[in-house]
Amino acid sequence: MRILILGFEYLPVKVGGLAEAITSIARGLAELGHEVVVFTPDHGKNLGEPVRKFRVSAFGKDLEIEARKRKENGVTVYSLAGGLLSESDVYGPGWEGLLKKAVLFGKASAGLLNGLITGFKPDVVHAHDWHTAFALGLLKKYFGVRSVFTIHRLNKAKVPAGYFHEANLGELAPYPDIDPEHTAAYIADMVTTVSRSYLWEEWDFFRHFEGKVTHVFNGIDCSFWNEELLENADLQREERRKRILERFGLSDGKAFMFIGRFDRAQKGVDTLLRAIEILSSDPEFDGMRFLIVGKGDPELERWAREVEGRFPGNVKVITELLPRETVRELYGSVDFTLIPSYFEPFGLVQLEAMCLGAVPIGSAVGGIKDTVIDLDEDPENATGLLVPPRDAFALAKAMIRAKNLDGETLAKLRENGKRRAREDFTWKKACERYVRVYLNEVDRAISFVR
Ligand code: NHF
Repeated sequence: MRILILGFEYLPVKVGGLAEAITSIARGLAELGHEVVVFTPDHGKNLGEPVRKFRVSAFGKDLEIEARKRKENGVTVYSLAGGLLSESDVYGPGWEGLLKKAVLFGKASAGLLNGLITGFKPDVVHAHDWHTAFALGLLKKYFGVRSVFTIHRLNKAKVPAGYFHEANLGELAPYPDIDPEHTAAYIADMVTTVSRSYLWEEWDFFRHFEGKVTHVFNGIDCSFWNEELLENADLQREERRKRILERFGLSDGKAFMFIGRFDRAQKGVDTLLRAIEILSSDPEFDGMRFLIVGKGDPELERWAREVEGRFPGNVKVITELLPRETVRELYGSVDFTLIPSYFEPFGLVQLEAMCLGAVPIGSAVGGIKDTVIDLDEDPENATGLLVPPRDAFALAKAMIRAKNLDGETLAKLRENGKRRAREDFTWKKACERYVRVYLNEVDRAISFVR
């Protein structure tokens, strides 16, 4: 098939998990033998060679768009530059700037496909997240291509109708404030999201598309998240842990790691900080070490620093951006990875951790719930521990339980986790299911039963 992928993030441009997901899907589809082309904003990166120039008019101005092309891992990537498309803030500047960028991306995508169409007429357009809603609308309108819209994370924001008029999509904006996710899902032939549980959790939204909505799990690239590639692959895990803790100024102990954005909406670092405060009065606390990696909300950073300051022997906060290789060393050395998210459409952290034997302790939500098998639920096949979200006491309790797990159980959790990540959540599987979605051959009508 000829597949055109639209997305705001494509590696090396990365803000969150979206980049990994879109890039892996494109590469995976190419590996399956499909012709894959990606349109993405250039975001000021100047990637690839300039191949085309054309003009679009938007917001009262006539603007030159430059399409740059590169081929990597079997995928042809066009990055669109010019005006706000060259703005380095991927999701900005500001909300208005982002909306304008999204409209411009739509117009530029239509312009580019118009130029390419004689050589590349896509069988399907696969658009990712709401920023591509205008592009999807225009490609559908002008080229009548079959389309799939994937939601990686619902944004639930409204867009003033004027932006749709500006994009020449006034027919999609009969009301003052338009939900672009709803609109894109409405016009798409199929709608997908990235885990089964997220689909249920957000059924209030997805039910409007019953009959054409389904889930396609993301995957994990275990060739990179691989123990054999660790710096100290030949050492015992305990020895690696000792060394990594030492590197961060801590003595040895059971090591728990959080890695992620410090925000108040999703990742739950606040739940973790509270859990540490709760644990601090427990005798078990002495033997526990916490590596908290990430940054974001300054208030949360301050709180994390304050917790670190109060318990310098137990807590290390790392706000610098760590190279992927260092993150791999961390996963390969700590005992447990914490994923206390409030919600998680899929979540890559728990799977990266599982690939490297850092047993996940996560919230029982979305993709975490679908990928981590809880010790109490299925002791034979378990890969980690699940706790209710936003419950610092439950998290603290689970950490104490994890700390005291016997060696045999721990080894089993690790082995099960590695196997599950490697075998059940491959990008190949994800891409094979996407192809069935493209061909309209997937289970479309999801009955609302578990
Ligand atoms: O893994 C890629 C990612 C998900 O849960 C993650 C999220 C955004 O919030 O699908 O998209």
